[in-house]
Amino acid sequence: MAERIELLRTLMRAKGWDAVVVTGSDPHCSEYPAERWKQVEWLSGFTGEAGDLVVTLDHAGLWTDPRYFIQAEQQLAGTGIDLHKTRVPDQVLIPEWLERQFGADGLIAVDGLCMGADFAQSLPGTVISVPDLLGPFWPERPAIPQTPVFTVNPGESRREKLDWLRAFLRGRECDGILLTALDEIAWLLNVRASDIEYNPLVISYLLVTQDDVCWYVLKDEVEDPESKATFSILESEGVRLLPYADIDYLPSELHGRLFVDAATLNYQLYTNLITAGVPLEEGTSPIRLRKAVKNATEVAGMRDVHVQDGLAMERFLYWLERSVDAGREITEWDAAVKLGQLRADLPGYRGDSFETISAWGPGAALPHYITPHAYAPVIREGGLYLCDSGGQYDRGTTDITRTVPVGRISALEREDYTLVLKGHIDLAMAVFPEGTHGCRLDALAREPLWRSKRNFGHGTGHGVGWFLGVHEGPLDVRQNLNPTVLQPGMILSDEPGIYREGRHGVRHENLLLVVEAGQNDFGRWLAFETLTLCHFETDALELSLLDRSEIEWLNAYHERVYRTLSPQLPREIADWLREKTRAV
Ligand SMILES: [Mn+2]
Repeated sequence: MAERIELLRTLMRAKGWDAVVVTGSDPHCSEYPAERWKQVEWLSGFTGEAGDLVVTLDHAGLWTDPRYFIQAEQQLAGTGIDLHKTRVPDQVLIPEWLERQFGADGLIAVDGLCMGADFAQSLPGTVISVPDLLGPFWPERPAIPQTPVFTVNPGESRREKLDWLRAFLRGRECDGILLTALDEIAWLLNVRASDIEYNPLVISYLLVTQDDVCWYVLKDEVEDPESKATFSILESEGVRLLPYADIDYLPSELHGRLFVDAATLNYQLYTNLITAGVPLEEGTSPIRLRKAVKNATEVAGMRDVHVQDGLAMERFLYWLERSVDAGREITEWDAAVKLGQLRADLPGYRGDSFETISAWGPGAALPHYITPHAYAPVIREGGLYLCDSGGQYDRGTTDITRTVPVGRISALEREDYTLVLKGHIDLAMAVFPEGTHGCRLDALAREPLWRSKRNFGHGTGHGVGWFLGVHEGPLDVRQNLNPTVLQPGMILSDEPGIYREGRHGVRHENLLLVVEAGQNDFGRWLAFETLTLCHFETDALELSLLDRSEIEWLNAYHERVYRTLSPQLPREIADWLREKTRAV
């Protein structure tokens, strides 16, 4: 790593650059980039999903948030790269840090392809965009992935979606819109692929005008029948297919006003459009909000895949408990593999929705723990085991965390387990007026922890895509202010936690659907329907910490879990689940 950074510094000296800013993203501002674009990992060794790197001639620093502090400290040890903490009260973000170092005179080089226009424009001094800046130092750099492209049926046709988008453009007096976010393109075209691990996306750009649809997609090596069939369906509907790299020629071919979302448009493309004199209308892509509100077909699919996913989870937890009871040595990795196999047997399974976090004892204290393949810790009696996982299915996406006691647990573990579940339930039970922002509900999940001066360093909830990204905007439930109002049809996670470094971690996560809850003189009311179906461990609870309504919620939920899942489970697992879901 030190060698790679020194190579970069040699180039910086030759070019007279004061700093190079490297982001952990791709030309589409994806949260999870393909291997080709894991520049931060390649330069620093840090494998966390969020991190940006700044290299100057005498300093190298990684900026990341509390989810990754412990991991970053471990992975950066000995690299000479300093950790800069974000989402802490005294944070100094990259633009401000650069400003302090170089004032307004700095020469800041970036790979404009892999940086959002919004972020690049927030940098002080002169920003120089060098596409594929790290390419020359990276001979073994992976190619852009091209996986089979297939169509999905979410109950709304491409034609309907295009009509809606064109009406939006007319309202904004724009001739076209350039879509750069991969999940927005997949949503609009009803297509999926596996170009990015865990994310069923096609690496591409899409231009939609009043009378044209141009899809810039890698197709030079497409030989598989699935992609060919997909491409011919789209072409028959008037979608023009163009080579991915031809996006460079787009600016010179445009006429009329173009709508762009600078949050997902890369800086290089943005600069090309500006240089070509294309009139831009900047705003948030309307698809972001529209796809967050699931239609009836999508909601039905999500309900169904959660029954399937719950069956896999119960089979898994049964296997784990029986295996440990029998004295078998099960590692965290073995458990993750077992769960993956159980999901793979389900109809419509298309892969996991993220890398399973399978963590026993101290490992669970890292909210984004990476389960090691080799020498993984053994799941032993006398501690908490945490498993955060999810599946991608033809008809939806899941994300669930369960924490289970293995053998006897301490009083503190019991208390933490209960208080986190109390917070989880309090959010799940929420009834709130129409127009409420997700961030207003965040305190419901934290209050039981705050009362005993405990907290957790990640958001309480994130939006979830429909057979798309497991993290999907624009909604969330977290302390940061977010102007997105919760609407019926939105799906989000409810996942409070608690983490004690070197000791244990607890997280309880279900997915919730926002539903109508009636209307009265005070207005229209909303509430949540829990989609996830899997029991919590009542044996690990300190019942005196739960109030009547929380216990009622838990008992009703458990009854629903049992009634829904048991008919489809083998007798011995159904009987076991009956015990697990007994009212407390
Ligand atoms: Mn989640």
